[in-house]
Amino acid sequence: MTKIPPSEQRDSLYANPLGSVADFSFDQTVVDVFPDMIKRSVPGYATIISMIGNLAERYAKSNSDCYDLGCSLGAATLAMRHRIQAANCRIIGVDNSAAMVERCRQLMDADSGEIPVDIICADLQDVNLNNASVVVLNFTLQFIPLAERQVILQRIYDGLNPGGVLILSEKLTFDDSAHDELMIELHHNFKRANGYSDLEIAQKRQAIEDVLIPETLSTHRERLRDVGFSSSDLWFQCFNFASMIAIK
Ligand code: GEK
Repeated sequence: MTKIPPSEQRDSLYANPLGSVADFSFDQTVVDVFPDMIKRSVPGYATIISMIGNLAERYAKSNSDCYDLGCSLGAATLAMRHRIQAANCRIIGVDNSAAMVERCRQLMDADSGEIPVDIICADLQDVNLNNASVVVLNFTLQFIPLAERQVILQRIYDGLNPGGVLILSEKLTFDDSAHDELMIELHHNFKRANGYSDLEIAQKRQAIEDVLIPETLSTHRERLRDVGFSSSDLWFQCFNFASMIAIK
């Protein structure tokens, strides 16, 4: 039997009925299926990753650092690593899941890109950014407690050089409850079309409910303005998944 390499396995974590569904956490079982899970769960994920490379190529400046905060297995890090042309850049990936960081380091070592990459195991709240031209928060802020989001964004703003960019991707919620329900339904249809059963969708929803707290686009834009970003806007949206850029 062919052994499936780690991180290429199919996500079936919620396929069987669970007596009680525990809160979702980024442990080894999630790491092993993560690429499949995120591709089948987040509409537009592959496009967003590819365009992060495009944006990094545009905004990365020579002798500066690029950050991938909540880097998981480093998909955005690799997209940047293979697109940035500016000289003497470094990419710093940060994640607080030890299992993610261990596997991410292996993937970075196996990759042939020449830009130096440091993968750090740390909580975003403890990370000090400096001399940054590009900062990526690709579906990470949604896992940070609401009360801590502003402080983290302020630190990102302060650590960016003028003209630097923050790429912020998030699951959204909507003020209009009918529209919100429609987006959730369309997202669930997307998951069903990608092979998830109703049971998997329901159990995952329960596991993630208290862990992933989505906000509205206007809440995100107000917070970005409050911490100092002179401009922010949407560059991608598919149903309740969106990505913004904010320029310092
Ligand atoms: C990608 N960006 O593939 N500090 C550091 N990391 C954290 C924290 C925290 N406080 N909270 C959560 N994480 C990736 C996808 S996944 C999104 C990002 C998803 C980390 C967590 O361990 C996980 O690896 C990541 O944020 C969120 O482009 O699974 O929906």
